[in-house]
Amino acid sequence: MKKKCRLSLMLCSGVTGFTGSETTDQCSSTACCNAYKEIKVDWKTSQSSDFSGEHSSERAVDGSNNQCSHTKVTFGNWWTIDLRGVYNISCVSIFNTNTNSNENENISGAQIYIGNSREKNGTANPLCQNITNFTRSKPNNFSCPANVSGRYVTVFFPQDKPLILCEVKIFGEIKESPFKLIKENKTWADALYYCRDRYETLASIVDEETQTWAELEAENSSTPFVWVGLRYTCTLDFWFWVEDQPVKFTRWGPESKKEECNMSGAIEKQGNQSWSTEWADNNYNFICKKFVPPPSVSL
Ligand SMILES: [Ca+2]
Repeated sequence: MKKKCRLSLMLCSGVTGFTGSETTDQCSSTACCNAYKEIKVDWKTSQSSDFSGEHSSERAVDGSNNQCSHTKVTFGNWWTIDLRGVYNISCVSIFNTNTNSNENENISGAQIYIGNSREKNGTANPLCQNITNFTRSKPNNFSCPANVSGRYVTVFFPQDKPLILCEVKIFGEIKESPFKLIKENKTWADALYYCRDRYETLASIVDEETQTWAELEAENSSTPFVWVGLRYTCTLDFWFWVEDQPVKFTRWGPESKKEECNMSGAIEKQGNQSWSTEWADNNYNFICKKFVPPPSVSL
């Protein structure tokens, strides 16, 4: 079934030369992608395997149409880019040359996933687009449904072929982080007072996106753990967020959830950046939640 490129239609309506009348699942107009700016950041790429040393994953985003990433010939190859931030993404453009007359450069049947999860090499994230009717030697622009956002863009190829990507361009705009890392060492309680005085409170991690924001902040910390607003009450025997949110989404590391008095939750600086139970008197950097003023109401 054909999907409308809803977000791009909306955004493209004012772009010269684009009528906004296309309802295909693949936007043929470059305006469809150009409605948002191309994302150019200090990103990190990876792929399921390298066909050779000259076919590494970063070749898909090196600015050259003639240098391509290229995996080995196995089933279920993938390529992922870490945008080092969370973006609203409107469109992904893929160019594959046919100068080598290599039929494998036709990646019809591949899928594009976008989201904040690293699970299953990014394929656990929402689907942006199924790639159909891929054409070599021209940009293939794939629009995403509205509200697609994430840190990771993954191209997954569920066929027994190599995944070749000569140049991938991603269009979107960055989402502002709701969190702020404070690179001062404080106990959990002092960190909470600091955030309440100068920001809103300590950060709550309630879903994959807020976990991602916390991971991005924690990477820059000067301590191995970073306080967030997670606290254990031994009198009532449960974990809670200081914003009064229930602890439904969790990212505890293996055997890292300890339920003892004077314990609070922290996120790791490195590794899987899981949550850890730490003595609340330890001194760590911490993550505050920024104050977000309520939207103004015009009377
Ligand atoms: Ca390239």
